[in-house]
Amino acid sequence: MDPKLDWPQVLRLEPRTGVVERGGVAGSRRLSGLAGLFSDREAERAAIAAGDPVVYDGMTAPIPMLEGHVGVATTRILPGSVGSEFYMTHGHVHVRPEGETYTCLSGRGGLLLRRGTSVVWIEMEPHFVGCIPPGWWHRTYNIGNEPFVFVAHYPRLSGHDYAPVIEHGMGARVFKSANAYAVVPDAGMRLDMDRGIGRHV
Ligand code: S6P
Ligand code: ZN
Repeated sequence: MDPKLDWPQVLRLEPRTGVVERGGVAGSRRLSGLAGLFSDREAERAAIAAGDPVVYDGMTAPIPMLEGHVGVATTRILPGSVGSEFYMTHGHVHVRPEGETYTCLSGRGGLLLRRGTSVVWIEMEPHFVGCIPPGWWHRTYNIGNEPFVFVAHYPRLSGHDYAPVIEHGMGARVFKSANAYAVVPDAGMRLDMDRGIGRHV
């Protein structure tokens, strides 16, 4: 093996921007890349026509795509909404049944997880770690007025499958409300707002 791929390294993450200071691959997703996912399709079409804003961006650290390696990737979701539904990531499930953690670096957001008819909402602020078990679909939201930045740690080969979320949705949506935000489950879904704590012990 190339020794460079098997050598320890240190990364520094800029908490406000999600920049990985030792390099990495940057990416971003505009609203058109999320077309059809927001509930207010008219507002979605209008915002795409009016300039197609970037909803989130991030960086993937230079960790080798090899069995056993742990990936590090940041995501920054900008503040905003489509209609009254907060800006969010696409949402996915891993191709391989492997877990992941999301650690909040700055801002205020939430992690929505789905398995079958169960939906769990985990509110995220700095120092909170959302733990995603294998097989759970996951999406993040910015519910604040500033960028929401988090870092993901994941088995480097776990892969992303976006199709289930496109076909079935995440089972709940997160809207602006008088109480800051409201998580609204779809019909037939069971929503756990208790940070996911305690239900499995
Ligand atoms: C990587 C990790 C994140 C997401 C990112 C965007 O495994 O889960 O970096 O890729 O938050 O979300 P999505 O659903 O568009 O991939
Ligand atoms: Zn993931």
